Amino acid sequence: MDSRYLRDKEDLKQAAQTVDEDRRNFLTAGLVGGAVVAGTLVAGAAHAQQIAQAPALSDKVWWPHPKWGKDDQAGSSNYMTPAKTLDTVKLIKDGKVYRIGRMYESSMPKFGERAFTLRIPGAPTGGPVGANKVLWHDEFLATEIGQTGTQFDGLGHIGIQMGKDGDQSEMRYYNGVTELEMASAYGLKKLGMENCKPFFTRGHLFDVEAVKGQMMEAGQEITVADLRAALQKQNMQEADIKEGDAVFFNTGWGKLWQKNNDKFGSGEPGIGLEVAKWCIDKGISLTGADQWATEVVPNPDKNLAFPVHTELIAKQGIYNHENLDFTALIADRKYQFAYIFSPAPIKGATGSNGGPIAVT
Ligand code: UVW
Repeated sequence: MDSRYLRDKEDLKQAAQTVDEDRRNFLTAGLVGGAVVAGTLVAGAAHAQQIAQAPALSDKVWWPHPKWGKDDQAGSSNYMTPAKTLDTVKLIKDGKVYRIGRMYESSMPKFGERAFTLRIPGAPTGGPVGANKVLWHDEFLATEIGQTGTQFDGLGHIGIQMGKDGDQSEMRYYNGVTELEMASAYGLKKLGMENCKPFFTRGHLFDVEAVKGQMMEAGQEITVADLRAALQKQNMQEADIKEGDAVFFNTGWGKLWQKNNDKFGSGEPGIGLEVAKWCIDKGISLTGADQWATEVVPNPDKNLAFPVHTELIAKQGIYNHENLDFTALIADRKYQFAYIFSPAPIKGATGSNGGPIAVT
């Protein structure tokens, strides 16, 4: 059975109404200029009320990017240099390759009304041809290719409404790119996945589930203190996390994947703004987790909707990899590895599916 975060249109309608109502209240309160997260991106009617009008955490513009410059569209993938590759290789000691992505199938948990539908046209699709009577199969895939299953969020995925409703010149994304500049029915004209460089970097896994002694709960925020406790438990040093490295969080929530999809999608434990700031201060290139947004949902501040997404992706150009699986790494007590992922360079795409690996 297909499990959805928002199972029916009534939920969506109700969520949209709440969003409109909240936005009106927000504007009435005189807080014009707050960031508004796209109203339909709700994770469930239960927390729809938090979605509409996340107030801006800072009223300062975040562009041009101080490190990568005003025309940059690659964000933190700019950290991927030959020097970074060579430094990363030093973490490879036993040559073991771990898949850290999940299998794609139509029954997997999906956000909102997103879909994943694979069809093989014909059986076989083609042939026989030639004296050797060759046969072949092709597949047709209908999906949000970068936003279902294990998904890598690109820089065109998340923005912030800075102006009035519908004003595309003030819907801002990474490096201040506006909706007006990027919108196109045939793929984003700016910030598409073709701009992202392949990732080959040092990965550090924080097993926060082990620190807590159990699976974390939806709405439970991972703190910097939790990260430090994980480092201690895992015999790792904070100073060993370098600029351009990737950090991953295991909450235990991934255990619900395909076991209880409704609960999986109903919310999640994850990082909040404190850890987001820690990531920014360290110059992290990518965050990732065993759940569907990396960040805590609902956010403990009920006025905020996906604030880690807006802070890290839109403002900093830091990528995010969701719905990962660290089970095998944790079983082998491997918390540091080479993280390797080359996003599909689909022109104008918002993200990428694919098979990330960790090599130890
Ligand atoms: C949204 O699209 C809001 O979330 P995610 O990146 O987790 O799919």
